Amino acid sequence: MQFCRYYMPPLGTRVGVVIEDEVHDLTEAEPNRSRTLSSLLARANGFPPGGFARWIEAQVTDKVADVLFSALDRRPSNRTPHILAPIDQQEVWAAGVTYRRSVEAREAESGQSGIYDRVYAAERPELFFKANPHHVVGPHVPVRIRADSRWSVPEPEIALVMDGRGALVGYTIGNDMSARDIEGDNPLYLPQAKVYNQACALGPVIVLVEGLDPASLHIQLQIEREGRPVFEADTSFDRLKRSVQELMDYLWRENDFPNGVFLLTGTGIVPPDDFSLQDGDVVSIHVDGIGTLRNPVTQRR
Ligand code: DO4
Ligand code: MG
Repeated sequence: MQFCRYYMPPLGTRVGVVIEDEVHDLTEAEPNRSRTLSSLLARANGFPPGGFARWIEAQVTDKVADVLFSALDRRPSNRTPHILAPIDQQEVWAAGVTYRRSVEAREAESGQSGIYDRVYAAERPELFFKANPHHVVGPHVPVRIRADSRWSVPEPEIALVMDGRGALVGYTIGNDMSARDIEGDNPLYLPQAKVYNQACALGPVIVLVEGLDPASLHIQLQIEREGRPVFEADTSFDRLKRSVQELMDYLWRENDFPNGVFLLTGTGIVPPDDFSLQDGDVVSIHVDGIGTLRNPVTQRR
């Protein structure tokens, strides 16, 4: 089972259930409870395993789809229905150095040997604040290279979606845009390398936990320049060094997230050191079972 946020003129923002290619409007079905992602996540609390999915399914009384998902998956405009980032009031956090490839890349960019290896092996994971909702874009909206960066890359990551009590509700795809030159200059610049306008993309849908076997998730990245692929790579979620539960447990230590929270789980793909994104590139991250998160890249002010 999948759900999404989308824009449907003249009604505005909706939350919908995606069944095959059909989107059924949950906001219409239960306007007081499912108007927002936050209220839907609040509703997820307290169901036994599988119960939330069954509850969502039961809301779909109208057999006629409101819109086709394929019709939403396009560049946003005020006049046409389109998909939105599946976030409204949640913070986005990120785990780092959770794949061996990330250790190698950070050691190379910073010239620091040791600190990344140490965190890879340590009991406590690296967790950092990534984005407020206004830093996040949905599919087809540009992700940004900072104007003061000359070496930036996308980081394709599985994003965990948790409800306001810390239970795992589902998965989506995340792009943790990163300025490697700024982070490499000094690890203390990490927040500037990671947190800025349009630094994070999420989407296209949230797949409920019951609908996916995380061990089978395969992450594919493609970067196109002038219509041609300039970088392609893939990895699998089972190469993640840590368990999902361990990352969630550390995130919730001494921190509450009453509206739920997203946690990016780290990247297992980093392009070679001589590669940087450029204005006009297009980043596509595909995960079977979740879909494709496709974003153009901009560096314009
Ligand atoms: O340590 C810096 C950030 C690491 C990161 O974002 C990742 O491994 O995905
Ligand atoms: Mg990352």
